[in-house]
Amino acid sequence: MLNICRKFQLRGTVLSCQPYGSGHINATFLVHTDQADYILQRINHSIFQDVPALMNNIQRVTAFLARRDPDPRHSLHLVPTLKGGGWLEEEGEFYRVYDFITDSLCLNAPETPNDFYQSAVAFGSFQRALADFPAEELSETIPRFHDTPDRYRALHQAIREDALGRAASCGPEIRFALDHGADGAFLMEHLRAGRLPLRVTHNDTKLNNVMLDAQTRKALCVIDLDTVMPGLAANDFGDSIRFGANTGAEDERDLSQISLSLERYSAFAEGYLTACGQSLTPFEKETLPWGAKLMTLECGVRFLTDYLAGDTYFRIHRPGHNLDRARTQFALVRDMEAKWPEMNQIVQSLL
Ligand code: ADP
Ligand code: GN1
Ligand code: MG
Repeated sequence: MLNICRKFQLRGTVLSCQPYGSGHINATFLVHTDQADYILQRINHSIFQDVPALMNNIQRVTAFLARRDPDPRHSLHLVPTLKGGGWLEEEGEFYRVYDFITDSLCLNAPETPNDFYQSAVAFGSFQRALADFPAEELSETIPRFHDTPDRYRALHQAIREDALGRAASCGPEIRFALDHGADGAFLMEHLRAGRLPLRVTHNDTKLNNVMLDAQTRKALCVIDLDTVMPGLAANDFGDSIRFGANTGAEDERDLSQISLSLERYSAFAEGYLTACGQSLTPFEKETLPWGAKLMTLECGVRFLTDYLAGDTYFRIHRPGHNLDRARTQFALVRDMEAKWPEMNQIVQSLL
């Protein structure tokens, strides 16, 4: 990797380049030089099939955000290659480098409701800042990314093919998913009917895709922009809830640890709605709880599909990892169903 680092315009001499972070998709490295730190990423091009289009999206969005707010810790900054390009193509792989966001924190679980509130401020501000970005100029980096009915089609196919003979071992999970199939269409139907608008959204709003200031713990910046494309605000809200308002980890094996924290849900809803300001319609706001339920259901369906298909999409660290992940998501959906009246009341009280 040191050879790759040297092909970018880094300040100083490279001292080390080590794997970093806990993402499921790209390979991320922390690069130390004697003058600065950087993040180097090898982009997963089997998942993102048009890397130049993806990098063009990121260049456009980061330049737009930096014009709005030039503080270097408030948006991602790409480091050019020696030849002046925004990314490097080398032996069939694609690489990019970002300035490291200094004095920052990236959390896998909120330590206080305020951490989660701050992540909501980051994603809500991101939504608002991009409200007048020309969405039609962005490529769809993964077509139908949050089209839940389409994710169901992939699940049906994986069950039919049962490539590794795993379907017999996950009957209850398959049943849970299929029993919820009708719910999966709710947001897409409103989109199709013109009742929900397409926005420029992030689409992968996990807590660990936000940087907080290490001292003040206030929101600094949104990262992981590979899936920025036209989408639904409810899905951005919902994916954050799915990950950060879960009292257990995404891959927890003890399902008694899994539940929806209404305290965190409430903190996030307040931060998100405040930061979005007037940029959402009344109906969009009302559908936010649906975003939480459907992003959790959809993610469970995706993990289960990948388990059945042989773990070809999400990086796993142990056998059965994707099935464990699917189980937490379905347990969380079940708890959301039990707390559905409160989830709606909390959003209503903030309108
Ligand atoms: P993935 O798509 O695999 O999740 P991310 O872009 O989210 O990759 O990066 C993985 C991790 O690397 C993040 O969770 C964060 O901890 C760290 N990271 C990414 N970009 C930066 C940055 N510019 N400054 C500091 N840390 C970063
Ligand atoms: C992936 O890249 P990462 O780890 O932030 C995935 C998300 C899933 C998430 C589940 C491009 O996100 O859609 O919700 O894992 N990203 C892609 O943890 O598929
Ligand atoms: Mg990430």
